[in-house]
Amino acid sequence: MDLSAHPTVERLKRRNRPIAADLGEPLDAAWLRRVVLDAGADDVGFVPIDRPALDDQREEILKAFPRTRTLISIVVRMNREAIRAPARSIANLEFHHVGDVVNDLTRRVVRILEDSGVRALNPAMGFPMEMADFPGRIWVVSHKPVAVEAGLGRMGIHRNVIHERFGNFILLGTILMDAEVTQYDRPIDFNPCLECKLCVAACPVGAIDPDGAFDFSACYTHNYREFMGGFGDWAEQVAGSKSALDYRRRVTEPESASMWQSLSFGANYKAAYCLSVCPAGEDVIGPYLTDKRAFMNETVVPLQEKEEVVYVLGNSDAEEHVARRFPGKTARRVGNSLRPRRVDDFLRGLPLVFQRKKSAGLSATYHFTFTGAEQREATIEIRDQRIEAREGHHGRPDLCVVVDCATWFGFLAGEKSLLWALLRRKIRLHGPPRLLVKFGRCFPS
Ligand code: B12
Ligand code: SF4
Repeated sequence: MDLSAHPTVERLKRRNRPIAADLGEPLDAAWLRRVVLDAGADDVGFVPIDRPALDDQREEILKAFPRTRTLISIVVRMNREAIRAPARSIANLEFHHVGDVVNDLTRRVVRILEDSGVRALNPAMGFPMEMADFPGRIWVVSHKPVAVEAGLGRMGIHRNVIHERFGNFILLGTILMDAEVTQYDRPIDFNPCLECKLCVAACPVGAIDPDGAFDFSACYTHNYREFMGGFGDWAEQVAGSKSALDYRRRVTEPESASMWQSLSFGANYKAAYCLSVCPAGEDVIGPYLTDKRAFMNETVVPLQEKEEVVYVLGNSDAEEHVARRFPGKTARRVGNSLRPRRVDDFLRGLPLVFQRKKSAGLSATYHFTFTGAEQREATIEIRDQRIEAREGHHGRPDLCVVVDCATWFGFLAGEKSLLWALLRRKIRLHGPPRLLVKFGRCFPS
């Protein structure tokens, strides 16, 4: 279709406006930095799309915005005392407010760029995400590795980015932009994390190991009780209740009220204590350096001693952690909502739900052969309390498991019985069955 005579094109020509801006020259980094800081950011850095650190997410970024040439990483500070408060409504107000600030300011910067003829896009700080992909990768861009590359901090033991001045009291945002800039940033050359392990001591579910390993399912089950997965479990409690009285037996009144609050005002985090207690960062470290014991008593102990319900999965390391470390807290078992339905999600999800302590003493290689809807092979190795899942068959197996996909994922979701599947030969084992039982013990129920 020839649009050269269309009224819009005619008007553009009459006003002498370019049909498509051709920047040619890179944007001035100092100008862009000023624009972002004036919009309300506390720090900003620039990363080119071809940085090797972005290799594992470049495809996703380009899927969201194929013209991406530069990533603008931004930091917005959170008020520290709010994040430390044992009354978590105060902390949640700060999380939500600063989250909105990040989204507002990235949007404002994109508008300024758009008005300057530069195409750009601002993915969410957190939510909304691509829930159609749940329980796979639901976020568009991983802000943490971008911020690290942009020189805005490094990840501490608790896997949050610690800014050299503001510590971990920050939220992150990223803008994808179709232009180069005159100067890019580089990661800082030291890690502000002090390795004090206060985050390890404060986490109610023991999600952070002193060696930096992270028990994703423990954090996700408790801290995210009123987000996607926990909400699904709550909805199943509603559906499964025979009467109002039965519902009241399953869900306490404070829990119903809290779920209402999350649905009305935005989902609330249950903990985030790892951020609350972190003393790292130039502006933060003073009180800790002055008197470590007083800092502990003021910031860590009130969270450790807070009497509260802690949500855990059955057969989880977290359940034992609460009982062992926090007598004032009550562990409450809830349903597991991470149910893979595809081989990729299963393999990717295994390290996320792996229970390190429960795997003690197990050293085995498993060959999985998936049949039915997906014809795939995978090797899963468990040794030294670590798990590795790989595509294809590798090494000598201690147990071979041949499974029909629908049956296997149905079994994992609690919809099908293992005994039924074994009898119907939907799951076949070559090797000692006890190894399958031991495999099962490494995961929560
Ligand atoms: C997924 C996610 C989570 C997950 C996993 C956490 C994690 N360590 O990555 C859960 C739900 C547990 C979580 C918890 C929290 N999060 Co969060 N989260 C994200 C998100 C959406 C992506 C994280 C990411 O980049 N992962 C990839 C790599 C870099 O991370 P990784 O640690 O190597 O690997 C983990 C993930 O890949 C994850 N994973 C892998 N597959 C899947 C699949 C699903 C369905 C999910 C949910 C996760 C998941 O598990 C891995 C093992 O830990 C970002 C927002 C964003 N769009 O970037 C915020 C973000 C990382 N979260 C943030 C915050 C503040 C929190 C909490 C404090 C929330 C709170 N207020 O209570 C806690 C802190 C827990 C902790 N110690 O890490 C901030 C961190 C700010 C900072 N200073 O670094 C971010 C950057 C949001 C933001 N815009 O500021 N979060
Ligand atoms: S609390 Fe201590 S160990 Fe944990 S991230 Fe902060 S500085 Fe590092």
